[in-house]
Amino acid sequence: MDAEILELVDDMADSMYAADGIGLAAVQIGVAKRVLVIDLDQKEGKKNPRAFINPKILWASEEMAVFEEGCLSVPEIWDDVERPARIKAEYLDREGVKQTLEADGMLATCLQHEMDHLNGVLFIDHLSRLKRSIAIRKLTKAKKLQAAG
Ligand code: K1U
Ligand code: ZN
Repeated sequence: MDAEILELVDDMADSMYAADGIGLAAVQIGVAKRVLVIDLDQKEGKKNPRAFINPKILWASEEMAVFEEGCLSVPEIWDDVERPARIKAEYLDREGVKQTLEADGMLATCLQHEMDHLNGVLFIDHLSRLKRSIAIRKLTKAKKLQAAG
């Protein structure tokens, strides 16, 4: 693992905590690398960021699960998203060691959400056309209000 990736992982963890997020993909801070950080425990005041470098989904269950999702790149929009309930993934950890992981619950959802970012997909792309267009209208309105000061 080179120093540049380790610095990126640390910068991403700082950005995730500063934004009160539970995950972040490198592309969200303008870096086109296949790197994620996730920390689901921080709400309890502990910091334990996990790095996922070049993650890949090896298997996804047919069983689906619904969780409410938000996104730091789509502020103030939250909605239910249906995704595979369990996944098996492989990735490199921050030491550069290949790991495999079976995840369910919020970790499975968060990993899929972050991996979508690496492929240019946002959680609102999983919503119905109507819900997505309402979300885009809300975002456009919020941006206009922000620009007007
Ligand atoms: O990728 C991102 O935009 C981060 C996103 C991750 C995520 C959230 C919910 C479901 C799937 C993936 C967030 O962290 S949004 C913020 C958030 O979840 C949160 C913020 C404050 C308190 C509790 C949660
Ligand atoms: Zn997101």
